[in-house]
Amino acid sequence: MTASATAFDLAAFTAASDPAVHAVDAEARRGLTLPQKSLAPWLFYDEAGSELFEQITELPEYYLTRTERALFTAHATQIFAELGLSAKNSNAEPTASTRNGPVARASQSAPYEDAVSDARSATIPFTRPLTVLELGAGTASKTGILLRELARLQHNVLYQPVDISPSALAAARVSLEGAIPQLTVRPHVANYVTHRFPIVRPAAARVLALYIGSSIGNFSPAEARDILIRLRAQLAPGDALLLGVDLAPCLAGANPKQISTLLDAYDDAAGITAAFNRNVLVRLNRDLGANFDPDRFAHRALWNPARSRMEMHLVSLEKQTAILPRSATGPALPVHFAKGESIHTENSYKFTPAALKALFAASRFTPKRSFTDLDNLFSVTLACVE
Ligand code: AVI
Repeated sequence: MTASATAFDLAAFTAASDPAVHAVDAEARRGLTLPQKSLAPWLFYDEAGSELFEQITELPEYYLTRTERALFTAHATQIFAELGLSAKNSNAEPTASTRNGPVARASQSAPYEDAVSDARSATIPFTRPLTVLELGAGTASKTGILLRELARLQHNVLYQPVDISPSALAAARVSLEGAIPQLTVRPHVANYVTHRFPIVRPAAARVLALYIGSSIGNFSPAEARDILIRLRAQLAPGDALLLGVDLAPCLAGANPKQISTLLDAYDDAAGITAAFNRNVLVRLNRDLGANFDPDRFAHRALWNPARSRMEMHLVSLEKQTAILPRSATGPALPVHFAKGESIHTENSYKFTPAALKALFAASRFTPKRSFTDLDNLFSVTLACVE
């Protein structure tokens, strides 16, 4: 038996016995046989890809994470005040060090008045305590800002992160419970897109659901709407949603967001995003025994104005063929590439005020207050369930 035949047989055996590898195989066969080849973005997040994404969040060009973090830092007090929780109606002990004043580059922004103005009069009941649910929490690195503030206002806080990665949830639990004594973390390992997840509701508690980090942007408008509709079906009047979205570039206004800002964020000078993109091919080689040469594909990030999204592609630098080995799903599959042909690996939708308003309306959330930085890069909206 040749070395390559051994590798193929082993991959076929592994795919048949491991549901996770089976899912990778099925997605590769689906996406790579389409006229526009594609691979679903969840394939990015193996161990190496998750580590690369953490690095992306620290890049100077990737403004999303630090801008949302600054919005939380500046407005955590106000967010909970909107929910009826403030130091004056709380009997928890205030701690001076956790109170944050507004930062210079974070404020409520005029364009988003539209999305929230209809709901100015909406009220959320004042006295019931909050439990915090988070979809796609990962390591919850920014969530601590909100939880720390809530722990000042309530004696005990129950935090329920939902994520597909058990290791990320374990890390979140250790770091958050270590840092916030009044906090109990109750993680739930689940794919929130495909599966229902339980929400624990301590007596009389309201739920604040966090869906932050622009995670919703990686889904099509129809998928995004369905995710929020399913979430809304699990919530009750008095509950709320905090949604973090990346904003579309704008052509007018005092401080318009530029397309070049987006292009730089998805094609950084250090090449970390390129490595993140190519890692999907490394994963197909490892999980399936495929033989892609990642160096023969270029990373390309482009702005698609018609769809209001950033796209990432892997562009074949030459005419070439890669092989997906025989598996439980099917026979060996040669994947031919013309020079310049691409695999579409990710969409990252960017929101206009109108799109955000439509999304909330379609999923029956009432936007109450939006917070946007002065550069109009990113927006966090508190919406309530009536
Ligand atoms: C996880 N998600 C919100 C990121 C984004 O910006 O769409 C993934 C990412 N892709 C390239 N850089 C970061």
